[in-house]
Amino acid sequence: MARPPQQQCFFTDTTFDPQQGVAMPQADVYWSPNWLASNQADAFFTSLREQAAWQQLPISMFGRTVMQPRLLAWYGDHAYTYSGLTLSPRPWTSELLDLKARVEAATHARFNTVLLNLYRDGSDYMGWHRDDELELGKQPTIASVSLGASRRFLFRHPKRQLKREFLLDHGSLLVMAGETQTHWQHSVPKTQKPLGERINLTFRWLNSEEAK
Ligand SMILES: [Mn+2]
Repeated sequence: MARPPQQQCFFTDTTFDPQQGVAMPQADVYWSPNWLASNQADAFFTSLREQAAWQQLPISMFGRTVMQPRLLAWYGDHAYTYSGLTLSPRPWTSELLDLKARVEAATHARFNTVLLNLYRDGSDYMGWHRDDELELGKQPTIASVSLGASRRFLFRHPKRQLKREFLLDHGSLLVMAGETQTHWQHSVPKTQKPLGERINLTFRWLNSEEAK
């Protein structure tokens, strides 16, 4: 199975000067607000909201089975195993290929799958976790595009008791690479604020040989 040509990210977009790498120890995090023009971001939001294959899946939490507090859709070249569920991927759409090409051009990384999450309002959330599935390999480059309502995105480094926070707004790009997943956890907390919908796309490279 092909490996991504570059595991490392190199940012070529002028808004993505490596100097803008965020000051976080034991992490490679890059942040570009206004990465998409707002009319482009609007168009992606509208069509993905209407056309993506959204589903709400059960998840096991503290020994109970509950529905995940968000909707998701999975596209690309590999199945995805997540909390004991195996998701069959939908084939790439032209729109997702377009967005993937833009992300690849900005980061010089390569991606073969994308996970879409839909946060319907402030009560949808993502708990603390690492993206540490075996198929991602040891130092995955994960590129996260946000559309719609702005949500707080938190990092914590449990050993050093550090925290960082980003406001992931419409059309922004956040990239996590290098050792980020080894040392840091991340989450999207609930909020009481009345908020609209947010779509988040995380582009990833999955190695099928690690999956077996
Ligand atoms: Mn994650």
